[in-house]
Amino acid sequence: MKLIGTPASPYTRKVRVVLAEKRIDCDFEIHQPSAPDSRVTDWNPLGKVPVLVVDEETTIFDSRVIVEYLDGVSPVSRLIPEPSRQRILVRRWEALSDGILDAAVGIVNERRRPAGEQSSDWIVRQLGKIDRAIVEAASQLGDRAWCYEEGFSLADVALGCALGYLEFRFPEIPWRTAHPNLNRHMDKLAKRASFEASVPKV
Ligand SMILES: N[C@@H](CCC(=O)N[C@@H](CS)C(=O)NCC(=O)O)C(=O)O
Repeated sequence: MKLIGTPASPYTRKVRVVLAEKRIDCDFEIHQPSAPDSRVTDWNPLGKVPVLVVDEETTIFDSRVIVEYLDGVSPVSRLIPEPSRQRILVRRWEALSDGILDAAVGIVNERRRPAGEQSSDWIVRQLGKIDRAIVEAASQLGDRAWCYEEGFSLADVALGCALGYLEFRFPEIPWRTAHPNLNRHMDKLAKRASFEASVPKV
């Protein structure tokens, strides 16, 4: 089994953290989706990473589907609860966190376009999504030790990857000072071996 992705991709990081937490062996192959000769479309017609190549016939995408697959592959360290309501609440955290990423990755891509083609209005709208989602995450976390109930789950993985990406690409967004509970939570997550081994880099 191999994971196709990039060291900067936060969605790829989510999968890498899940693989490490669940102690699943998997090769990591770096492929840039934007490279002119990119092979990513060999595995995913959408041309996006991450992709999990399970065998010659089976590739899995996107990150949400991959993490669900991996959680079912091994009983070690279950990250998504079984019962429907609990599962939905964990996945809501993932949707919120991935929503931060969709806006943030979109802004990074927009800023790479020629200056005259960028839309500042669109960027401002995306920044608004990020701001509101951070406020929601801080409010939902409150003073609890974990995002969902009493233990580490996919909710923490997803939030940690979203906040880690903001730190990487948007150091000017002051979420750590504005929300001390997110600051504390991120510091705790960053100490886990799974997060340490996947810190985003260019
Ligand atoms: N919803 C997807 C998002 C994946 C995504 O947008 N990945 C980016 C890299 S961070 C990508 O491959 N972009 C290339 C493209 O959109 O063409 C997931 O969760 O896997």
